[in-house]
Amino acid sequence: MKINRVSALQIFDSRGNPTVEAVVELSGGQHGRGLVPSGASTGRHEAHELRDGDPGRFSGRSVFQAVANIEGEIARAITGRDGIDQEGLDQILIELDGTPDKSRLGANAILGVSMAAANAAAALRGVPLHAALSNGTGTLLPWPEVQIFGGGKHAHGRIDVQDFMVVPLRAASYPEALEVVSDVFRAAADVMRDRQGLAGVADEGGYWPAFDSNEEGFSVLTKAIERAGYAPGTEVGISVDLAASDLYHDERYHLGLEGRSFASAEFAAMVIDWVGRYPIVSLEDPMAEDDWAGWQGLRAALGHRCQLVGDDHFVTNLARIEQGIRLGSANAVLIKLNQIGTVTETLRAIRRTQQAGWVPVISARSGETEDAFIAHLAVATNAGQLKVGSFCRGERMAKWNEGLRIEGELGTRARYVGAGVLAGAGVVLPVPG
Ligand code: 2PG
Ligand code: MG
Repeated sequence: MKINRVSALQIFDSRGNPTVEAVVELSGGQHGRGLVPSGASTGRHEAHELRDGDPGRFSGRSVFQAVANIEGEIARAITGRDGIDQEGLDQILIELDGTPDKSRLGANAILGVSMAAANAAAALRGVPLHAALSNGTGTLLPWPEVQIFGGGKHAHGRIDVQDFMVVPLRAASYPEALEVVSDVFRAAADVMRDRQGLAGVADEGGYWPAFDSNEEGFSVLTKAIERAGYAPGTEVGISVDLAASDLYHDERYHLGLEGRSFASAEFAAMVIDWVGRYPIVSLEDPMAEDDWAGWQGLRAALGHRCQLVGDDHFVTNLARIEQGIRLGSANAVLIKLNQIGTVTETLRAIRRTQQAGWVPVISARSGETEDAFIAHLAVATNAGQLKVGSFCRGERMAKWNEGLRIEGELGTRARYVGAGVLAGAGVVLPVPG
């Protein structure tokens, strides 16, 4: 079935910033939409998000050029092409752009079209997106990773650590897992009210805490887990995204809240100490993106008992993932469509991660939309993990809720292994759930 029409629109993300929506229409009348998210704590090696830079419009953040690129050059290149051949289409887009980081047409323009084409193909086949992406082989519902406190660039740096998250360790199904995290999210609100420690809401919906140290985040989160009636470390674990690239400058790691700075090995020692004293089961970007030696050291120290996820470190980029596998720098890869810019390259990054015996974590961005594409991507690839931010706000709940719909639709084919996904990567949690 041929592509009949390609169009685009400037819409707004969950921060109210402009972003791209693309629509691909097939000659049979079916159409698909792709809404592009946007990060704040972005990695240096990500694909390029094209913004207009006109200070007079949305402080330079408008995406009219990306929209024009879709409706002009991209539309001309793919109209009349086979709308079902995702790999072929994505290859045309990559070659049309011609730059290694998709900076000419914009990764946001390219990704919008790539996602829209995937949705159009699913509509044509009359199946849900996850089934279209996987030819029906995706059946694993994700282990949810849910933000309770937000910091870093998502909360004006009020606390250095970016995401304090929880993961259910004993839930037997995806709906049960959501019930557990929702309990902890509400209990954390009570704890924060009692402490009068609420400073606002961070970009992904988590509480923006007024803490005196980063470590206080771990102790208060542990209390919130207990207050919700769960045992920390056996029933609910802590997952943390340090987004350490944002803490690293002048060759040192800085904790601004505490007025302290560290050499790489000292910073790693502090992280290892945290893991020894709090029920932390997953660490994302614990070291800066290009501190390969720091990553290797941490993996040697913690890789057997903790998931070590590279986000800015890998940027969903196959070449960087290959290097990580070669050097043994992590055991998990955060997957964000807009870090690389096409559905096909994202699927390849996931596949390579799985082939290496590592685990992919499908992730939203801090600037999100109502699009639930990533819930389908998680199930389609049997990735087994999904990180969407907190347990509130429409753009976050759209993904969690879509997982519930997919589970219902899969019926008895639906699988859930929760923290069991880590076993494949050789991670044995200190106190198994
Ligand atoms: C991250 C994401 C989501 P951003 O660092 O993992 O928490 O943030 O989209 O700002 O990169
Ligand atoms: Mg991250």
